[in-house]
Amino acid sequence: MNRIFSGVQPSGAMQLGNYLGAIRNFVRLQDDYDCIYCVVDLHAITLWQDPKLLAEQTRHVTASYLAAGVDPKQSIIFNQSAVAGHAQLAWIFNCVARIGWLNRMTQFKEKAGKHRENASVGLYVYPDLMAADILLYKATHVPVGEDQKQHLELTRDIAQKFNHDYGVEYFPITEPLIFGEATRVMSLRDGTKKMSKSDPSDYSRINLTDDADAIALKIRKARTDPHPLPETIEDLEKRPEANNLVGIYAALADISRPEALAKVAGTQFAGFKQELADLAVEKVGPIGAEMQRLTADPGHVDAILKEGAERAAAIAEPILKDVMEIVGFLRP
Ligand code: AQP
Repeated sequence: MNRIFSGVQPSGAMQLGNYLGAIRNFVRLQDDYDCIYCVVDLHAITLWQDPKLLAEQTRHVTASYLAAGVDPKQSIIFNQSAVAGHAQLAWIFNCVARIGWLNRMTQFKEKAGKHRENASVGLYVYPDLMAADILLYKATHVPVGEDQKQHLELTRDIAQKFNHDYGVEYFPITEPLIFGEATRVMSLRDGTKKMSKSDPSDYSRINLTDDADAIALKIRKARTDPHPLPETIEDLEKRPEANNLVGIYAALADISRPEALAKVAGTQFAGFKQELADLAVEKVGPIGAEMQRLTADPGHVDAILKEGAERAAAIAEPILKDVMEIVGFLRP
């Protein structure tokens, strides 16, 4: 069976984009693939994380996987730092990837901002670690949101260069799985910016643990333009905020964007926002409640992570051993 690897950083509160762009798809792929779902804590510290909060955030992300429907018996759920092979393979990939490749990564440019000289080296080589995460398990497919597409292309380049430089056909050329109507959910405050855990404004996103009032308030306050909703997809695409809300509606209702637009075309935002808020509360509310229940019992979540790490390590070990041999490391 083909293998899937994907992950989410424990870098803040899980938001609707993480759910619609990634973890909802994790759940849908479980029957057709061997799935490994990681909480990528090594990635999270590329931007400083308060050590007092990191463990809690790791459990929070784990709880979101479970609450969304990832089955820990069927799929592997673990945290990245518990399997040392991620960091080991990442070092080898640091020596395979080229500086010119990393210089093209838009996420580094966005996250480092104007103070690039001050960004951590980890943030710069983040895509090499991501390639290691995936290839440590020889994963063939990676479900992600649109924002991670460039990093996956780099993973393919690294696999190809490794295979070429060492004269082997060892690593698979991984395929991204980007699907659904919400592959790039945008900020509720700015339709041109991605919804993100680390956005300083809480009003920019819907957190999975927001209660019904908070969800309704954030949708009501979401930035929009003064015109009624358009009649055609072409006109919708010219209006980023409207397009984002219709996309969220479509994804939550599990219908296509044209179908969603057909329901609301020509109406005013006030009525549409109310309908969207009701739908979001209906779909996100139970996930948030389940997350609260799960995080109230950290022992249960930790036991799932521990067992997952053991299962992940058992897959990674022989692969890492092969790689060490291919590279020529002496293993006395
Ligand atoms: N806005 C989004 N729309 C669709 N998918 C999204 N993802 C993130 N934001 C959106 C997908 O969620 C998965 C996990 O992402 P991550 O935590 O590894 O890093 P990220 O992409 O940088 O997500 P955030 O929420 O923006 O985190 P911070 O603020 O810490 O950087 C990925 O599959 C991603 O595509």
